Amino acid sequence: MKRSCIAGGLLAALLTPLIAHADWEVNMTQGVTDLSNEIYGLHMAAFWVCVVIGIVVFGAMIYSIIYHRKDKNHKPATFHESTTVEIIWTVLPVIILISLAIPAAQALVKIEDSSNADMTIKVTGYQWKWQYEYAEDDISFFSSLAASSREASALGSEIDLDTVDNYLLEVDNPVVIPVGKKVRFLFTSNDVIHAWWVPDLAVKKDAIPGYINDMWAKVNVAGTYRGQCAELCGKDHGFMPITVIAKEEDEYKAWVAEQQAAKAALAASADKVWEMSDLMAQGKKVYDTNCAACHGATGAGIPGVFPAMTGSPITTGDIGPHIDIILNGKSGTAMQAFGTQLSDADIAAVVTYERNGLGNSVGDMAQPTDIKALRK
Ligand code: HEC
Ligand SMILES: [Cu+2]
Repeated sequence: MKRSCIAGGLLAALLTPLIAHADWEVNMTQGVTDLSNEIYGLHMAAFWVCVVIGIVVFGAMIYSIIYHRKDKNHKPATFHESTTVEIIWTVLPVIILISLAIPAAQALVKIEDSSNADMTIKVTGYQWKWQYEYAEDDISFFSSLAASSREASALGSEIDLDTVDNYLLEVDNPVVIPVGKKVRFLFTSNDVIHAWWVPDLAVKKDAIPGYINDMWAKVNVAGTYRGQCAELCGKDHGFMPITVIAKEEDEYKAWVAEQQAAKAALAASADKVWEMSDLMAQGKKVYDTNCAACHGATGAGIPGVFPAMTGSPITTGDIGPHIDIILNGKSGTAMQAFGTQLSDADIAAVVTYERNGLGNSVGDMAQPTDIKALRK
């Protein structure tokens, strides 16, 4: 009697957290798309089947251990081979598996069907940021870790991480999509394998160099949804988050118009002659976002891996080779060609910043027109 109380208490203790903490965040997220809800439903169905099987199996086992034990003088049954039992324990699992497999296969077919999309966004993984290209609206931008997280995570930072909103989950340029539209994502990579993972959208797909994967999402609820790179991709794998903002159609249209205006302004900036102070200020921004991960916030680099910018023969030598390595990269090394990622103005700014900041003081500067002239 006493022991069965203990067993009962144990079972209750095991089950209480499930009941008492209904909003305890250990479960899979339900998400904000029809598909994510369907996947969540499948997950819960499989979960409850497991719970029932668990209770039946362990219940029978615990019952037998308690009531049929030797010191109760229980007489064991002596039968051997029971066709009925064998048929039951074959047929029953087959029925359970098939009834789970049918809806799961139907969901898989839907996941793979990215046809008839309303719009397409190409997502490219880079070490360590994402590029988003909107096929229809001709918008293209990079999305990197937000400055707030970057500063707080820097070596020697004394910023209290609890005070940073969405630490390591915030970006400078979020990817914006309209609510209620089928958005098709194409995934690829510029360097190593990354993976674009946003749980609320039920999208998790590898971004593989030289290969294009696709997946889609139709978000039902406007809001901000966060995710991360889910494929170990090098030193800053944990520092390339994803922020998706789903907006109502009219707000989305306004955002598109804003992006296109910014693009026009950028094109205009390429022909103007910049002041040294403007180049330096912009250059620091560009450097911190795109270069500091490898060459260090102070330009010290990582000896033997990433060269220092402070006192480097290239950053303090002729400006031509300096611009060239940033524009075209150095093949076979982690130094990417930034010509495809940064505007003429941004490259001019970062070159100027490296030559006159980070402990260097060469004194010259690059103008966007110089970069334009050197583009191949
Ligand atoms: C993913 C890591 C990474 C990032 C990000 C990166 N670099 Fe580099 N960079 C390298 C590596 C590695 C080299 C050395 C290449 C070699 O072997 O010559 C290098 C070399 C350089 C050099 C030549 C230095 C020398 O002394 O040889 C310059 C200048 C430079 N990078 C500028 C930049 C700028 C500007 C940015 C940002 C726009 C940037 N790098 C971003 C990895 C990186
Ligand atoms: Cu990655």
